[in-house]
This record gives sequence, C-alpha cells and structure tokens, in this order.
Amino acid sequence: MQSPDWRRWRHITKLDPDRPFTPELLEAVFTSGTDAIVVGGTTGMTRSAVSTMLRALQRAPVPVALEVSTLEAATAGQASLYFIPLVLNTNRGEWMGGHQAEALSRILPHFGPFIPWSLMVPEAYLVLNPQSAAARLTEADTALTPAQAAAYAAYAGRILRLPIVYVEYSGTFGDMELLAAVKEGAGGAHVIYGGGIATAEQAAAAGSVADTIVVGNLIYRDPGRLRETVAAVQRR
Ligand code: 1GP
Repeated sequence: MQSPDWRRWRHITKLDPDRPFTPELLEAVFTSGTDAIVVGGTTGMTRSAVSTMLRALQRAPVPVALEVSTLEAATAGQASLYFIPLVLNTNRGEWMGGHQAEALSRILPHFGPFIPWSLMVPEAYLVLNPQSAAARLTEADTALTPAQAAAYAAYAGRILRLPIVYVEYSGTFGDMELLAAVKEGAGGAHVIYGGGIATAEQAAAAGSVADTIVVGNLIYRDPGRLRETVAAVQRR
C-alpha cells in the first residue's frame, strides 16, 4: 500500500474511539474539508473500539490514520497510516520505548512478515496540559519553558531525526510562544499542534506556526464548526 503524503496535511481531525459517534458527526467530519482523520486517544483504545471506529470510517473521503497508543490498538483493523507516539518529556522510560517494544514482542512472532513498516511514522510528543489524561498517564513534565521545549524539539528533530514533533495541549489552547520555540528548535521535523482549538482564530494562530493542526474535542461539542477551523488553515 502506498503511504499517504502526511507532510501536506494542514488540518487533521482526531476521533476518539472511546467516545460515542453518530452518523451526523461523521458527516460533519467528511464534509468539513479536513485533510485527514486520525483515530487516537488515551483511554479506551481497545481493539474492538478501534476496529468499530475504523469500520465506520471506511467511506471517509480522506486518508484515515491510526495512532497506536495502546498494545491492543496495535493489532486492530486497517488504516492507511500508523502513527507511533513516544513521549519526550517524561521520566517514565516505558513511554519512550518500553511499550512500543512490548507491542512488537507480541506481534513479531505472529505477524512479522506482514507488518507494514513503511506505513509507520513515529511522533515525538511533548505533553503539556497537566489536566489531560495523557499527562496524568505518562507523568509528563508539563511545566516546560519555551527554551526547554525547544531543546526537546532539537533533540527529537535534529539528533534523533524523528519526522514529527507533536505539541500536545489536549483539552486546552496552548502557549503559542512555546509552539514557536518548538518550531524553531525542531529543524526539519514536521511540527504538529493539537489542543483546545475551537475557533477559526485559534486555528489560524496555531496554523501560522505549526505545519499541521489537530482538532479533537470541538467535533464532539459543536461538529458544525469544524469547517471554520479547516478554512482558517487551508492553503490558498
Ligand atoms: C488531541 O491534540 C489533539 O490529541 C486535539 O486536542 O481534543 O483539545 O482538540 P483537542
């Protein structure tokens, strides 16, 4: 399968398998103009929830990627791309590599020859909203200064040469000064911003710095407004 050109995506809609969805909600996503759908979340990424979500997205007009954030999600269903997250700003080493290796140790013996390696893209996360489930789960050090965040971004982008640095404020709109520092520090890495985008202004502000923005919660609160956030970052 050919990998979709994720570097060109300006706007991603993130759908959470742990939250109920209706046909109307999916319709709002499909007609919003968003460049791609990512299935991802912190809690409830069970195999059956992820498979149900991916099945419902089979008729999506845009690429559907799966963010593999739990062991179970690693074997659920088919997507056109697989994002493999790791968390930079935690002292809990399992979020850098332990969980990923554990997943591979289970999968390799059974599916080794069939693993679509070329469809996997690692993402280096900076988890920055202390109230978020991701921050609690990973015990992330969310109190980073812009300079510290830039240093993490330089490490990920310039030394480890990871393709993506993801500035994650899930649930709240983040610090745009910190985002700018990350973009500056990350070298050639693609910078994704997600967290609290609910208006065209916020989308434009984050999108003027980040290469790609992600909208999650808004789709569950006010699906009709998703298209405003798309229009705010579309290339003209
Ligand atoms: C979550 O970055 C996304 O991973 C989006 O955050 O749900 O706050 O829009 P929101």
